[in-house]
Amino acid sequence: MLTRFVAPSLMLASVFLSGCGGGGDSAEKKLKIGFAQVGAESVWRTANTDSMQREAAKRGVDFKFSSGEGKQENQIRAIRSFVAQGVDLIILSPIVETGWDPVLKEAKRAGIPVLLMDREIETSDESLYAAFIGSDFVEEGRLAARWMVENVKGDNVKIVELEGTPGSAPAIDRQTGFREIVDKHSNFKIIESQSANFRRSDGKDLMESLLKLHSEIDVVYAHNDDMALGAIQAIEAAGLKPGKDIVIISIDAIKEAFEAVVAGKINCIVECTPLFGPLAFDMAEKILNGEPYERRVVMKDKVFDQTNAAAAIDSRMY
Ligand code: GYE
Repeated sequence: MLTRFVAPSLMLASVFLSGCGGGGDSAEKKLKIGFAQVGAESVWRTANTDSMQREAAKRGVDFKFSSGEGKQENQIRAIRSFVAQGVDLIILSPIVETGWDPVLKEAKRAGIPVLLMDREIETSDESLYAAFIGSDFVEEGRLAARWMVENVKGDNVKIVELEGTPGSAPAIDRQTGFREIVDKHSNFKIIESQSANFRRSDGKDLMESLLKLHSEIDVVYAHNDDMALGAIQAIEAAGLKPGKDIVIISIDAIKEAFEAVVAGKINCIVECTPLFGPLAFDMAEKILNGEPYERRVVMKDKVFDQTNAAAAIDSRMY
């Protein structure tokens, strides 16, 4: 569906006239964009930050970057500071799904459109953001589970699930999609489901304790590659072979995970692109210029395993 962002009329005037102040050359006015990022918890995240910073520099955007360090209150503070600085637009990658309405209302009152990137929010007022770009995390969970039910045989397959950040859209949705398929196959059972916060070291620690707790684990389903790579370290330290003794399935498809697939240590990775820079700034410009744009842009994610990973590895960009 095509849509247009309509700012309150006074504010709209201020957005387009503010360039006449300093140098007097309004055509050359730099766009001022604030980006409230989640943090730096994973390789996916740093690739995303990098993609945004590169594109901002390429376009000469006055780019204000803030890392939330994994805390929603830091992101809320960053949004308030972007509003105070009078940015033209705010890009938000929300750590968790809920609790955004009050601060997004402040941005709306100031006439500053918000572009959600990567993760969606739960809100009763869809007008609090202009657009969303990202992946369908429920579908990613389904893709992971479909690969598993097609490729893993057994009467009583025991799965441990390493979840992402509690309350985050990808943790919630990747669980939902995965369970939707698992629930239809009685020979698959999720015996543990715990968060390792999308972090490699947490993935290693959690897997270490799960291996002590359970004498039999057939599958690790990790909500991201970093946690899977951490789990692999724990599995190897326990004298087991990841990819053989325990099937490993994860999401993101970072280059290191491709290498692990080629080495036979990860069995399946579901792609989730972090490379939003060009698209995000294209959308931002359209929103600010009052041009029509798609309100919800969803990426198409692919599945890689031993059959296709080697052929694709050299072209991977993150
Ligand atoms: O999968 C994970 C990161 O929101 C899609 O966040 C993103 C997730 C990604 O920390 O690695």
